[in-house]
Amino acid sequence: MIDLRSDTITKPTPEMRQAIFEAEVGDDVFGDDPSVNELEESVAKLLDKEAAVFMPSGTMANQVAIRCHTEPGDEVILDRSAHIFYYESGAPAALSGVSLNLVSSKRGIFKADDVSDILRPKGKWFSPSKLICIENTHNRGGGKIWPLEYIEDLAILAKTRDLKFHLDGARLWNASAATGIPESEYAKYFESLSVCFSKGLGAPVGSALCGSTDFIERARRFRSQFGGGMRQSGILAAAALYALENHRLRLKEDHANAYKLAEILQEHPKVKLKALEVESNIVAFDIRVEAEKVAGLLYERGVWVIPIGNHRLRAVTHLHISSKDIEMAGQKFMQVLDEV
Ligand code: TLP
Repeated sequence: MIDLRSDTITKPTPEMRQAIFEAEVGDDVFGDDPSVNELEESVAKLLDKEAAVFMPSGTMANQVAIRCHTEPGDEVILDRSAHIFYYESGAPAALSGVSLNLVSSKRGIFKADDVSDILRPKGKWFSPSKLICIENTHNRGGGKIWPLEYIEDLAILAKTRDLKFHLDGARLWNASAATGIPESEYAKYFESLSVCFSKGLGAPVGSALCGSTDFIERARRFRSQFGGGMRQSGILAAAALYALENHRLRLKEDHANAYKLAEILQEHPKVKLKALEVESNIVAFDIRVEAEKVAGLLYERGVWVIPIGNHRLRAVTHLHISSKDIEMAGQKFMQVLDEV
């Protein structure tokens, strides 16, 4: 089966399993797991932030960030296809009691002016806006990468309007691999950012939330409150450390594979896609036929993709996908699309 559902489906490689096997561990709730401590220090250093805290998931990292930056009744501004809104089970309302002010975007990207347009004055009728969140790369935007100048403009707006700025950087590694802009260069605009080890980097579990020392101290409190304190989590941190050291630089291969798949697909008249729009490892595209039907037929022929709309499919490349797999998947796609 060529599994293109997500880059989250990877299994630890033998070398990663060896690193897990050899991990030194302790009780991280007491702060004495050496592998977790090493991971937190390494990630903070890589992103040039004062501190980081290991989290069980990207969702928890984002939600703890929101909880840290807001109080119930506050407002968070983000785009309507953002993971935090679209896929996190209503957590901002359930866990932080905030309301969301949704910006329209093009593939997840919006401008400072779009935020100025929806910001309301301070006043007793209004929910106080406290936080802007963006996502880089953007998942439902088909792996779209944020231009640095847009981020810079938003950061300036956030400062002048007294708003905090958070990055959902689940796939920030992909943005850096694609553009050559270091992760720390992106990170410097944000009070907080989440990064994931369990997406393109291929670790089985784990994310980190990064920011100032004070922010991370507060985040540790909410991680506990949300039930995210972990004990001998060094076995997970060891996998994440291995992934950071060994799988970050290979992400370009996933991008080349995604581009190659898009080059094949764009030739089909039932597909609306331009390969040039594929910037990282996610190929999201509209088709003129029912997505569910196409996904079902592809599955029968050994290619697994997921519908992300009635007429929209997503294919994600990762560690276990070779360029041969892409050729095969492309062929099967073309056959199925001819038939439906
Ligand atoms: N994304 C998953 C699904 O939830 C859709 C995927 O298959 O792409 N931020 C972004 C941008 C993400 O894409 C994801 C996971 C998360 C946060 C949440 O990470 P986890 O699954 O670790 O909670």
